[in-house]
Amino acid sequence: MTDTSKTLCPYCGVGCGLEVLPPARPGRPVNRDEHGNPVWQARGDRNHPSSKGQVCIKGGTVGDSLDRSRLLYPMMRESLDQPLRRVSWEDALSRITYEMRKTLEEKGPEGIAMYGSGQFQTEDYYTAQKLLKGCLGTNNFDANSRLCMSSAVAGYIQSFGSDGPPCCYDDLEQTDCAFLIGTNTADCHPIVFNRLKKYHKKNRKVKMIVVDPRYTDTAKAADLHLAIKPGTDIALLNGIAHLLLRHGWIDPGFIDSCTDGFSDYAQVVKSYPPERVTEICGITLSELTKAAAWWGKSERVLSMWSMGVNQSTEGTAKCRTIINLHLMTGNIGKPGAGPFSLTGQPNAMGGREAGGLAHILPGYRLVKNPEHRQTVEKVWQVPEKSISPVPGLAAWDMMLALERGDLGVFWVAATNPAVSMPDIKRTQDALRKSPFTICQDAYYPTETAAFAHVVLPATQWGEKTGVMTNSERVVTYCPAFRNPVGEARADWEIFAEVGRRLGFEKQFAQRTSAEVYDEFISLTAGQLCDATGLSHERLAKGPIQWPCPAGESDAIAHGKHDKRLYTDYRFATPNGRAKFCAFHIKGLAEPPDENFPFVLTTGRLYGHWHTQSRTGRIERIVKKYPEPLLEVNPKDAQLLEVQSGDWVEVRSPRSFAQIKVLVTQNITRGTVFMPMHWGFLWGDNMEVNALTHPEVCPISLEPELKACAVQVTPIAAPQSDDEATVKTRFEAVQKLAMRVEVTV
Ligand SMILES: Nc1nc2c(c(=O)[nH]1)N[C@H]1C(S)=C(S)[C@@H](COP(=O)(O)OP(=O)(O)OC[C@H]3O[C@@H](n4cnc5c(=O)[nH]c(N)nc54)[C@H](O)[C@@H]3O)O[C@H]1N2
Ligand SMILES: Nc1nc2c(c(=O)[nH]1)N[C@H]1C(S)=C(S)[C@@H](COP(=O)(O)OP(=O)(O)OC[C@H]3O[C@@H](n4cnc5c(=O)[nH]c(N)nc54)[C@H](O)[C@@H]3O)O[C@H]1N2
Ligand code: SF4
Ligand SMILES: [Mo]
Repeated sequence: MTDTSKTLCPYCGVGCGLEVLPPARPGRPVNRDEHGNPVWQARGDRNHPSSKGQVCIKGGTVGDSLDRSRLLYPMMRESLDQPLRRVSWEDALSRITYEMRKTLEEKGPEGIAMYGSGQFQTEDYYTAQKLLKGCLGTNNFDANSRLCMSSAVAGYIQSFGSDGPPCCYDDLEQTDCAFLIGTNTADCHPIVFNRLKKYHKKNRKVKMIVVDPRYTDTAKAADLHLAIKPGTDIALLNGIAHLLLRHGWIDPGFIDSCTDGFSDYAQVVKSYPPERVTEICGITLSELTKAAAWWGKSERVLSMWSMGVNQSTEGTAKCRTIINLHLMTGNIGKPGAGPFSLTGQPNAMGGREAGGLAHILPGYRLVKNPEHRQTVEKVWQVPEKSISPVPGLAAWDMMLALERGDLGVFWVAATNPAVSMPDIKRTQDALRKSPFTICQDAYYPTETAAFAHVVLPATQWGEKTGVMTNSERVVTYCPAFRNPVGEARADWEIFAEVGRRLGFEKQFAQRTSAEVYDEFISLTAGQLCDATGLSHERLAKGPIQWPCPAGESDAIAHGKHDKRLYTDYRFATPNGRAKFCAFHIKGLAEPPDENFPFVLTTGRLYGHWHTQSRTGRIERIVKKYPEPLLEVNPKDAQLLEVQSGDWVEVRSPRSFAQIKVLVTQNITRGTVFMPMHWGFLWGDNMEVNALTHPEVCPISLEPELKACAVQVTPIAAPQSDDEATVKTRFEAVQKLAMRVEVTV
C-alpha cells in the first residue's frame, strides 16, 4: 500500500477529494487509539478539481470512525424473539438463498425487495440492479435517495427529458446572483458554500438570496433572506415569475426557440400578484420585489436547492417551478447559470446513473420504456422480457407492502430505515412484521439490526474499491487502502454471490469491481451520462467529469471540455425543447390546526451525519452536539412559558418525542425545528420521525419529511437513566418483541 491514498470523502455529495494517511509512516510510530486500533488520518486532496484541498469537520474526522463498533461477522436468528448468534458466511448465505427461493415460489419475484443507499459505490448499485431487475425479474429495488433526490430526478426528467444536474462548481464563482432555496448549504454542503461565500465576499455586486423558514448560517451570509412559511415555495417562485413578466425581465428569444409550454405557464403565473404572494409566504413586498429584480436584472443566475424543496408532497412541482424561472430568463447552458440540485449523499448521483431507483435502469433509462429494457437485457444476458415493465415499490411503499404481508424477503443495505423513514413507529411495526429481513451494514448495533433476521458485515469506504459521482458529475476512484475488518465483504460481492447461488453464474462472473464497472459504463454509451471513456485504470490517475465518451478522458481531465450540460440549448426531450410546466400551490399535506398549532421542520446539523453510525462514535463531534434541541422562536417560547434548556413534549397526530428547548431568533414564529440524527440507540424518545407523516409527492414518491403539524407542551425533565448506553437501549427495543445479544 502507498504512503497516502487518494479517494473521495464518504459523506456528503459535495464530493471532496481526500488523502488518507496510513497509520505508520517511515520514521513515525504507529498511531493507535485506546483500544489499540490504528488511527487513520484524512486531509484534503489539493489536486481534486471539486474541492481543491478543502474539507469540513466530517471529512477531516472520518478516520476516527473506521474501527469503532464495526460489525465483524454474520449473525442470524430464526425469529425476532430469539437472540442474534454468530454464524458462518456459508450458513447466512444458504439461509438467504433458501428464503429467496421460497418467496419466489410462494409470492413470485414481487415478494422480494431491496432497500439500498446513496452510500453504495456505483459497482454495488449496478450489481444489485442486475440481481433484482434482471435476474429475479422484480423492480423492487429502491434507495434512500427516494427520501432525498427523487423529486429533483423527476423534475429534471420532466423539464429537460433526462436526469442530470446541468451545472458545475465553477458556476459558483461565475454567477451574478446565487438563489439558494431549501438548502442549508453552510452546514450540509460546506465546501460548496465556502467557495460561494468567498467569491461573494470579494465581489460585492454579486447577489445572494436564501429562501428558508430558518435563519441558518447559510441565510446569515445572504444579502436577502426570505423567511417564507414552510411549504409556500411555489407561491414565491410563481410570484417572482409574475414580476419578471410584468417588468419584461424575460428572454423571449430563448423561450421561442428552446422551450414549449410558455403561454400556459404565463397564464397560471398571472394569478400570483405580489399582494397574494406576500400574504401566502409571510414576507414583505419589498423582499419579494427585491428578489424578482435581482433575478431579472442579473446576467447569470444560479439556483441551488436540496431538501427544503425535494422533501415535499409538491417536491417535483417545486423543482419544475424553479426550472421554469431559468427557462423564462434563459439562465441555463452558460457559465454561472442554471438550476443546480445539490446532491445529498456521496454517490446518490452514481446511483441514478446505475439505475438505482424502482422506476429506472442503468444509463438514465426507464423501466417503462421497452427499448430501454431490451438494451439492458442484452448486456445482462438475460432472456427478453426478463425486466418487468412495471416500476417497483418505492421506499415508503415497501413499508406498506410489509404491513400487508406482501413481502417474503426484505433486504436492507447501507441505510438505516428504522431511524430515517417517516412515521417511524409505523415503520418499526412494519419491520416487525417482516417474515425475513437482511440488514447489511458496516456497523453494529444499528437500529435496523434490531429488526433483522440476518445481519451481514459489509466492508465500507476504504475497504473496497469502486467509484462515486458527486453533485457536479465528477467521478472519483475510491480504492481500498486498508484491509476489511473481521469477515466483512463488499456489498457488490455479496449480491453477486447470492446471484450465483441462485443459478445466475454467467451474470455474476466478474471477479473484480473494475470488471463490474466496465460492464456498467458500456450501458452509458450514447446516453447523456456517457462514461465510456472511463475505467478504474483511468480514474486511478485522477477524477473526471461526465459526459466522458470514449477517447475523451484526457481532454476532459485537462479541463478542455464543456463542464455544463445543454450548452447548445438542445435538451434531451424528443423535440429538443425544454418544457415549462405550471403548478398552483397546494401547501402542506398536514397544515397546523388548533390541536397541532406548530409546523415542525426537520433537518441536519453541521457535525453529524444522518443516523450517527459514524459521527455518533467520534468524540470530537459528540462533544459538540451531545443532544438534540428543539429550536423555538422567542415569542412562541414566551407563550409556551419555556426557556432554553427546559424540556418539552412534542406531539403529532402519530406519536411524540421529548426534547430540550433552544430559544432562538433563527426560526420563524409558528415553526419549530428538530434535527434528524437521534434514533433510539442514542437516547429515549428523541426520534424526529416519530412525528413526521408519510404523505409523498405523487410524481416522485418522495415523502414530506420537512413538515408536519405538532403541539408543544412543557414537561418536567424525564428521569434520566445515566446507566443507559447504546447497548442497553438496543436491548430495551428488543424487549418489545425480541431479544438480542449485543457485541459492541
Ligand atoms: N452535516 C451534514 N451534512 C449533510 C448531511 C448530514 O447528515 N449532515 N446529509 C447529506 C444529505 S443525504 C442531504 S440530502 C443533504 C441535505 O442538505 P439540506 O437540504 O441543506 O439540509 P436539511 O437540513 O435537511 O434542510 C435544508 C433546509 O430546508 C429548510 N426548509 C424546511 N422546510 C422548507 C420549506 O418549506 N421551504 C424552504 N425553502 N426551505 C425549507 C430547513 O429549514 C433547512 O434549513 O445534506 C447532506 N450533507
Ligand atoms: N425527518 C427526516 N428524516 C429524514 C431526512 C430529513 O431531512 N428529515 N432526510 C432523509 C434523507 S435526505 C436521507 S439521505 C436519509 C438518510 O438516512 P439513512 O440512509 O438511514 O442514514 P445513514 O445513517 O447514512 O445510514 C447509512 C447506513 O449505512 C451504513 N454504511 C455505511 N457505508 C456502508 C457500506 O459501504 N456498505 C454498507 N452495507 N453499509 C454502509 C452505515 O453504517 C449506516 O448504518 O434520511 C432521510 N430521513
Ligand atoms: S463538504 Fe461534504 S464531501 Fe466535503 S469534506 Fe465535508 S462532508 Fe466531506
Ligand atoms: Mo439525503
